Formats: sequence, structure tokens, C-alpha cells
Amino acid sequence: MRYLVTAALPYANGPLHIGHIAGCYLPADIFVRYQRLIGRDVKFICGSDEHGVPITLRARKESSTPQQVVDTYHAMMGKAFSDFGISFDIYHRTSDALHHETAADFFKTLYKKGVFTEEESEQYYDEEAQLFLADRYITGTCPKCGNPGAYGDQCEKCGTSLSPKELLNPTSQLSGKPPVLRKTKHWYLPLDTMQQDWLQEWLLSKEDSWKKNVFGQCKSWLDQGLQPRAVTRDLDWGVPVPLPDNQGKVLYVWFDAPIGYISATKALTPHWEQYWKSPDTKLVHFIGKDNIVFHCIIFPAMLKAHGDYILPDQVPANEFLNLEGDKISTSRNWAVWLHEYLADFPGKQDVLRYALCASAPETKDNDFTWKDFQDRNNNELVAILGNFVNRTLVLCEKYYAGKAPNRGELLDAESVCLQAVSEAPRLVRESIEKYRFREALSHVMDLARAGNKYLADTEPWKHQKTNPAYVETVLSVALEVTATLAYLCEPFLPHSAEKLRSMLNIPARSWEEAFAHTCIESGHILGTAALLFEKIEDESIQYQITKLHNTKAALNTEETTALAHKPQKPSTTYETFSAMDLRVATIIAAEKVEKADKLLKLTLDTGIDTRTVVSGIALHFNPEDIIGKQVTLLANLEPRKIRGIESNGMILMAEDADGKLVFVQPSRNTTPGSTIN
Ligand code: B3M
Ligand code: ZN
Repeated sequence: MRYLVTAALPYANGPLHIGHIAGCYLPADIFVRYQRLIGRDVKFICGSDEHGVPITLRARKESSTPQQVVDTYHAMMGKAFSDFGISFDIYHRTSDALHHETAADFFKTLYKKGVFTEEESEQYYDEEAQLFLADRYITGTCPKCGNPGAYGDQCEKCGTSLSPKELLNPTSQLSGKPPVLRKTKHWYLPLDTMQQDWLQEWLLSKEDSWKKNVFGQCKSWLDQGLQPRAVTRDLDWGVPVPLPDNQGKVLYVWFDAPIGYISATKALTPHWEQYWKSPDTKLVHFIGKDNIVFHCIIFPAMLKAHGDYILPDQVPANEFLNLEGDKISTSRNWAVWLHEYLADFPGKQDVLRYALCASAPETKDNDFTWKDFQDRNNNELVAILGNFVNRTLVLCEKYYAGKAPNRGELLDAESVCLQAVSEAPRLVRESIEKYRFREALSHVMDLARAGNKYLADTEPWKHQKTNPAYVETVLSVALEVTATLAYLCEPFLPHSAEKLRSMLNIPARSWEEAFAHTCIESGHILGTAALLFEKIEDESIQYQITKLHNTKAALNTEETTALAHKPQKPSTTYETFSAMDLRVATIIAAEKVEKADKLLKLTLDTGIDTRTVVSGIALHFNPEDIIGKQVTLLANLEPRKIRGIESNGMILMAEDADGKLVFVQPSRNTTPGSTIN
């Protein structure tokens, strides 16, 4: 048996945020990493969804082209996924020629089999732009609440879903003129007859195996009665309808996008049909709840109608993640962008993986707060997991020069602890196989808690002089707990698992090998102990919260943007200004200040001397990135001690509306010491 795992293809019209990760990509990655560990043949498929109206709208707004938009965000998302450790086997894209060919062939097969019904209907047409208008391109007055800016598919003010013909005085967003109704033909997937033929029975058979939130949504669609669904659109961006009289029509984005999973698999392996057409393959779609109808009803209907393909075995959709008590919103810039997280918290991918998994919206919407993120890190990763493994390794380094000690007689405390060691892999495995990743992670942390309790109960540090043999046994058992944790963390915290394995000097192993024998033989040479996790200080959390609110405020209206800047200070005199000695300096060295998240210790060549300045820019710049930069220095500021370091001067920074800092530097390199007047 093999697995084919897909993760929803994110629209390439904006960056990834933590809602995407928590809802879909992180659970998928945990599941696939686990399948790989148990040695199963699994392919992990994803890519950018590059068609659809949101992309053409963005291109218009930015006066660029849809291809430019998707090229930008395809690259950005692919890099963010990879930097975060989402381990796709392929990250493809639907503007790729192979996808166009695959989707067109799929459509032609259904067309030739007579699956589609053809219907002519009246749609709004912009005579000036000479284009039929997608719903979002039409605005008008909402018949329900009178909102003059309602869209053809929805009024965002009162939430009513609309059809373009319901809008009062409709206007085209392309020409600004009223559109006219014109006849146009589209092809429809007859979901109504499919429901009667087989689809209802197939879906109802999933009641016990699919998640309640997923089955419930499908059931309500069935109860309302499925309607035929158009699979083509009058748009100039997308997969052209592969028929002679296609009159500039394209495949509906939700018809072509799921076929993107197939084209991506084709791009990945010549054996793609083994994964898509063999009954020995389990097909699993990881998605957010807004994609359930497309993955549980429409795509299976397409696959079944085609006839060669398997149908999904599981669709473990998550609910939504909110942020600081509000819905995540790209348009309101109310989001934690993945690429920004990776820049603000370098090397802390696993902290976010942990926080998002531990509070995943698996059965209901959940809320991400920066305070919870800090607590998860400080009170769980640092205080439980990190603290346990560090104590074990530091004591082994201290007592046995980094060699694993002997294991003597086992008393009750050892048996209880080793019982937890043998139980944990089974508990984690059972939860993962039920797609309960929060629960699985809690089993890992329970083992770390058991390890901490074991050390607290046995207090080896107190008995080293009086009973060294027992201390050896305790640390031998503690090492076994640590090794088991290293292997159990792999699906959830892959970066930390790798660090921990190197501290233990043990190789990556399959699940089978890993847990058949996690005992570390006495005399085994351990690696060097290091902190697995660091405390996250209040100021870095406060910075994120301020940034979030500033950015949202700055986006609301122009005047709010002005408010986001500090008001001008009271007037001063030329004498006061001329007393300041401002000059150009070059950063020749930079390093973090111990236990101070925000501070960097800079060494400056000021042209008149070499001096140290402590600067609060650590959240904005990596030390290694700023060596050689020229800055503006207030050279004659009174020296002062900051965290025990004598700081002699201050460098000037500019802070923009959302709190980002930039250097104030000369327009081109000049000699250090040049005065600024
Ligand atoms: N791009 C919708 C979304 O990003 C859509 C998923 C396609 S999966 C085939 O939520
Ligand atoms: Zn309305």
C-alpha cells in the first residue's frame, strides 16, 4: 500500500500566512514525515494555484500581468515553504505547460464521454473591454442593504451571496461603464445526476471514517441537493477550453486546480499512474475547511467521471486559525506572514511548528496569540523538553566526560520511566494515523514530562558522591528517554530532532529501528550539549503585536497612515543642533548581546577611533548582514553602560509606519569620520 498526499495549492496572489500553515501544510508535513519514517512509499504533492480571478484582479491593481503576479508569489511561497521545513516532494505550478496539457486532456476525456451538459445563459459583457465579466469584475448596489460597492458574487457589507443579475445598476470594473447582458455557452458538471447515481452513496459511506466537520459539511451539501456546476469561464487567463469553438473561454479555476495535483505528480515521477490509478494507493487531501466541497464532491465527481482514477480515501480538513481574536485577512493585512516570521525569528521554525500544532484548529476554529506563542516556547519547549534533555546531557558531560554510563539494577522509578518510553511511540503513532496531530504531539511532551519527573524524583546530582553506580543507571535511563524524544520529534520538530540526534551522536533511523532499541549502550560517545530552545523575551513579542496593529492601522485609511507616524517634536535651535557631533562610521564587527533579544554590540570605525556602540536593532538585522555598512553616528553622546557594555555614541535609524527600522546612511560610501552638518 502506498500514500499519495496532496496539500491545497495556494493561490499565487499573495504571501503565505500562519493560517495556511496551521490549516493545511503543517498537518500534511507531519503526516508525510511519519509515513516516510515507517518506510511507506509516499509522495507529497503541492504547487501554486496560478489561475482564477483573484490573480487577474491583483495584476490589474498593480498594473502588471497575471504571469508577473504568479511568478512573484510562486517563488516567494516555494522559498517560504522550504525554509520552514514543509517537505514537499514537488512544489509545481498550474501555469506550467504540463499542467495546461493535463487539464485540457482531462476536460477532453469528459467532453468526449458526454459527461458535460451544455447550457447557454446570459452573462454580463463589457462592450468597451470586449470581455465577459467574472462576478468579481461587476460592482453595483446590494439589493439587500443598499451597499453601493457590492460585488457580483457577494456583498461584503451584509455578507449576502449574490448573482450579478441581482445587483442594482451594475458597473464593470474594467471600463466603469454599465455592462450588457449577452448570451454565452458553458459546460456543466451534472452533480445533480451524479448525486443520484453514486456520489451520495459514496459520501455517506464516509460517515465513520472522515472527520465530523468534513462529513457534516458534505452531508449538508447533499441535503440541499447538488446543482450542476459550470466548469468553464469567460476569462483570458487560465487553461483554454480545448474545443474548436472555445471563444476565449478557459477552464473554471476549481476544475483545473485539483488536476494540478495530477500534473505535479507527472512532473515528479514517470510512475505517476501507480499513485493515481492503482487501488493500492491511499489518496489523502490536506486542505482548509473552505475547500471541502471542491475536494470531497467536485474533484471526486471529476475523477469518477474520467474513470481511470482512484477517489480520495481521506480529506482531514482543519478549521480556521484566527489571529489575536480576529479573522486572518490578507486585504486588511491582519496576518503573520510566514516569510516575515522566518526573518524575525531566524532558526526558530520549530517554535512556530510547535505552537501551531499544539493549538491547531483540528475540530474547531482556534486563535493564535503572540502571548500563547511565547508561553508555548518558554513554558513547554524551554522548560520541559529543552530543560530535560539539557540536564541529561550536561550531567553526562560533567560526570562521564560525555560518554554514556553503565546501566545497573532498575528500581521502581526506572521501570515507570522505561514504561513511558515504550508506550510513547505507540501512542504517537495511533494519534497520527487518526490525523490527530495535536494529541500526537501531546504524547511526545508527556514523555518529556515523565523524563523531567524522573530526574526530579531521583535527583542524581545529589547522589553522585554517595551512590555513583545508581547515578549511572539514572542517567543511562534518562539518555534512553532523550533518544526516544529525538526520534519522536522528527515529524513535528524536524530541525530540533536533528540537533538532538547530533547531541546524542545517533543517526537518523526508521521508526522501526528507532524504537526497537533506543537504549544508548554504555561507553557510547555523546555529542556536545547545547541549548535546544531559547527563551523568547517580552520585547520581541511586543514588537510583533505593535507591528500587527501598526500595519493594520496604516492600511485602513490615508489619514490613519499619517497618524502611524509620530507627530513633529517641539521646535529647537540651531545651537542645540550644532552641538551634536554627527559623522559617518563603518560597522566593522557586530554581535548579539547575551540574553538581550533586541540588542547588538557594534564595533565602529569612526575615522577618529574604533569604538563600541550598543544598539537596539537585533530584531531587525542579523549581525552578519550588517558588517561593512556605513551608518550615521551621534559621536559625542555621553557614554553609558548597557547590559554591562560601555556604549560610546548612538547610531541613527529611521522607523517607518509599521515599525521597521532602516539605517540612515550616506547615498554612497564615504570615508568614516566624514562630518554631517
Ligand atoms: N487555491 C484555494 C485556496 O487557496 C485554492 C486551493 C486549490 S487546491 C486544488 O484556498
Ligand atoms: Zn449588502
